[in-house]
Amino acid sequence: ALGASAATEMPPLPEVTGDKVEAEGNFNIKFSIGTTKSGAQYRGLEYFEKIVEQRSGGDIQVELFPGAQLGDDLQATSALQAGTLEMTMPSTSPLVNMFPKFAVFDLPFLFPKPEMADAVLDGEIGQQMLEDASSKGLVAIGWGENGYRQLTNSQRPVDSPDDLEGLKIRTMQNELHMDIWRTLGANPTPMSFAELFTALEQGVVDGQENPWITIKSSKFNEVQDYATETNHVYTPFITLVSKRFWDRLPEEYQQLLRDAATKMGNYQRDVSRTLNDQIKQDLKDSGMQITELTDEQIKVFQNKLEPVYKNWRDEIGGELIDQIRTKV
Ligand code: EAX
Repeated sequence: ALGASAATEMPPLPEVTGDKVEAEGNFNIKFSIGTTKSGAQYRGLEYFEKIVEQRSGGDIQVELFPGAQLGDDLQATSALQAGTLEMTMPSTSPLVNMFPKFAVFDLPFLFPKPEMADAVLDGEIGQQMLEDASSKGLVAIGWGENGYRQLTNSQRPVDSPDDLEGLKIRTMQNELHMDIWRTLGANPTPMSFAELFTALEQGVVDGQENPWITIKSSKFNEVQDYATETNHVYTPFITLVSKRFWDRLPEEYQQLLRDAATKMGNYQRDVSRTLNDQIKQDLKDSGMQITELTDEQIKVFQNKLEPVYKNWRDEIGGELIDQIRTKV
């Protein structure tokens, strides 16, 4: 029925495997994320909490703060650096000023299939990036999935770049994303995720782009009538720990957090991919008009976005881009 939207059925949390980890001390982890409690990211965090609490025999307690209650992606990351928050899991995109190589993931249509993103993130390139990001007061311990981004707007169906003319599109705080929407003919407006619902509701911006699951869990469909399945960017999440907190942990617990972060990331990918089509259907059922593009229509977007690759090649590093593109 129009307006109704069924609650998303989350798959059950997996059983925790692995022995109890023996180490000294009691610790509390406040873990903050920008997406809401009904998203796949939060489900992953619940699994992380279960693993860490069970395997530490309750000596590490994890408390989850969804919905940017403790700040948006950038604020939470700063709080980790200051040592006032223990963990967060932002999209890589808002962190490009700190870690410029992350911008490679913002390149449009980089990963035609999610397994290709997995291969890069779980392979040498991704592991090197986690090491590089373990600096500036942060320790990066794993990847997760935000996913393929889809366009929504309040004005009209969009099936070609021409339809974007004049539309104000909120982007993440990321110059490459702004370049994408400017190149397509829209007016990009960067803003934190925490402000986005209100901005859409009040018409400060006409549209935004996020994975289906985030669109639904943040109720953007209540203020956006139109969506287009563009799959234009695949966004990873990165699991970060405050270095100040990390350095207080016995090595055994550091290893436990690493294991749990890997398991969380893999589980989150499963959940996100299992639910993606179901959520798209739920959004349709709720009355959202979703445009699915043909291969030729996608090609038009891709061709129009070719200059973006040239614009960013030097900044990101041509070698890294080529390395990834030969893998996909
Ligand atoms: O971290 O800002 C966004 O649109 C992201 O997809 C969101 O922050 C999840």
